[in-house]
Amino acid sequence: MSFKLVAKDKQARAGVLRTAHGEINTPIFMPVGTQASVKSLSPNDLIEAKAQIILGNTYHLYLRPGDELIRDLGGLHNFMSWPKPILTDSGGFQVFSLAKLRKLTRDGVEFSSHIDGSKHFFTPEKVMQIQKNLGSDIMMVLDECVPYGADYDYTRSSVGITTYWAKRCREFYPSGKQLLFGIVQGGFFKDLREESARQITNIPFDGYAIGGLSVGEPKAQMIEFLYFTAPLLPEDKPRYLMGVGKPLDILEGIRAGVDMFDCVLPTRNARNGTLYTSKGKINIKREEYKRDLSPLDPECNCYTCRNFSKAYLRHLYTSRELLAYRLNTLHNITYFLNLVNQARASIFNGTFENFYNHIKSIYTC
Ligand code: PRF
Ligand code: ZN
Repeated sequence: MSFKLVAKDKQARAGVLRTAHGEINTPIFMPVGTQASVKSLSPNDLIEAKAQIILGNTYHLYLRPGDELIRDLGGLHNFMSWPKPILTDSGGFQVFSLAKLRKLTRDGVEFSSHIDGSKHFFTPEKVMQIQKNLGSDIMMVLDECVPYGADYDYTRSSVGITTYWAKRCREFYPSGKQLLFGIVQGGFFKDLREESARQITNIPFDGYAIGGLSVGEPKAQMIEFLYFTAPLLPEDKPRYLMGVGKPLDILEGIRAGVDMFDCVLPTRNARNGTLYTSKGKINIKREEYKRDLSPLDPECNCYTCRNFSKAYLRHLYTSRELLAYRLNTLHNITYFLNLVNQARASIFNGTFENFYNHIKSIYTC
């Protein structure tokens, strides 16, 4: 068994997930390192921020520099000198969000590269081979993330394709050192979510993800489908809410019984000066910080908060100094990792609901 639940507080769970590159304490947030790099951070920075696992993207690494090259150079961990676990997304989502001229059939999906327009074809077997070449610890099946607003008939046939692809992925890689997670889709139709969850959980995966949420729907609908879908997944396997989210969304996910999260928000926002603190979100470029010698967040013990003032961070940002990206990203990643660590501690204490309400009072959205 690669996953062990070690504590529960109502639906919220604390667990340990064992992978080929070490154990992960859940709930966990996974910083996004799309192109074999968490933008602006070195692996040392990530370790300093206490990252346990990062995410890479099949779609990007296949297009550039190529998964066979990475395999020949010793695999993704060696290539980027990151010794801890890596999860790779399958490309299912990126093909639909980035690539042009997509053509989807039961066989797979044809697309043109967003880099040079070249044509490619992803099948379930192809994305499994790519992820084998990369050597990630956790691989994801090929799925279709149904766009927001898709009608019932489209979504129903898409669920069928996603299940068919999931079976082909499992058959291509029946077991081995790398873990493989299935993905539940079903858009915003409860019977289709239920059907997708039933079909996907019938296939023996090492974990199960909730896909197709946070794709442009109103927040209330996201929350409704999150709480509807999470209990449909097996209790004894890790659950992953893909591409979510804001601090409060992550806590909603943990409250619904989800164990793993990833999102570009802390890294992307760091680069546009939006920083998360124990008092809420701030924008570092504001005039009011010009002479502010206090740290960004007195409750944060990251390298940035231990050593620099808001006045200095504002200066770096407004003068477009490259160090701004690194210091801001280091802080935001530390904030998200502290958030899930505090959630984990509160699950052990039986005080998760208090912690959830506390974060809710700071982050209204
Ligand atoms: N599928 C995959 N990756 C994803 C998603 C999905 O539905 C989402 C949706 N929020 C983010 N990343 N494969
Ligand atoms: Zn900090």
